[in-house]
Amino acid sequence: MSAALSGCGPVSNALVNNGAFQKLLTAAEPLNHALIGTRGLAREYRDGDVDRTFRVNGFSTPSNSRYQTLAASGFAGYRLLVDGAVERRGAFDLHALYAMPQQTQITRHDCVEGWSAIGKWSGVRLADVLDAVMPRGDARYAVFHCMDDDGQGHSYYESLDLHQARHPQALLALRLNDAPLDPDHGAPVRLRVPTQLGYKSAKWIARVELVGSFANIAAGQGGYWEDQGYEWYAGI
Ligand SMILES: Nc1nc2c(c(=O)[nH]1)N[C@H]1C(S)=C(S)[C@@H](COP(=O)(O)O)O[C@H]1N2
Ligand SMILES: [Mo]
Repeated sequence: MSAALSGCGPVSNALVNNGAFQKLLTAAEPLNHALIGTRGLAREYRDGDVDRTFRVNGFSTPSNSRYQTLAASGFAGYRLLVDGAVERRGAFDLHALYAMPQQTQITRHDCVEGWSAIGKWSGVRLADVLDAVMPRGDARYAVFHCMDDDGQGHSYYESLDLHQARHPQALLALRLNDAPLDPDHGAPVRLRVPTQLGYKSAKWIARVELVGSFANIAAGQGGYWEDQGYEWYAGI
């Protein structure tokens, strides 16, 4: 089985191509915007609700030498680059990220394939990182560039508009269930957006690029799966 057919692959494509499901998404979209918007909070759970094993899904943990070298050093050489339409581009190592205020959330991850898992996530609010780099007036989206790919030359990426990115629960997660994020769950830094479907929660983030438009990135739909036909707005 090729990488492109694993994880959020064939099942979800079947859903995306399913007319009734499409109609449901289209019908639910304005409703979600109205009821939840970008300010509503995802439910937070208690310690006892946390699933002991959090399923691993999506593309394989990057096997390229860049990622493997970083992992071998405990990500000592890792820098989260934050650039593009910003006043002060940033390069945050893990010490810098851990030195910022840490938020913990116990929230449920909902994959479009139909499974969910509750995890305890800790890390830095994306809003705090944005404040540090000061987005310019022309910045509208944060694009998350990841270190994995589908084996056919297409890297995983995702995007949020800056309202979604400043949502109080939008987290750059460094830890899962009281331990440093493991490689399979997106080490060293992944996104957690509990108000949106799982494919928005990009793993293995190398760079956050602030842009006015994502039309010129990859196939122009704002994310790897969006380029295959998924909805860009994945609110739940
Ligand atoms: N970089 C990257 N991020 C990704 C994916 C991926 O394939 N690559 N898959 C997405 C999907 S569809 C899901 S459901 C979750 C799975 O996260 P988990 O492995 O921690 O369960 O990661 C999301 N983020
Ligand atoms: Mo998913």
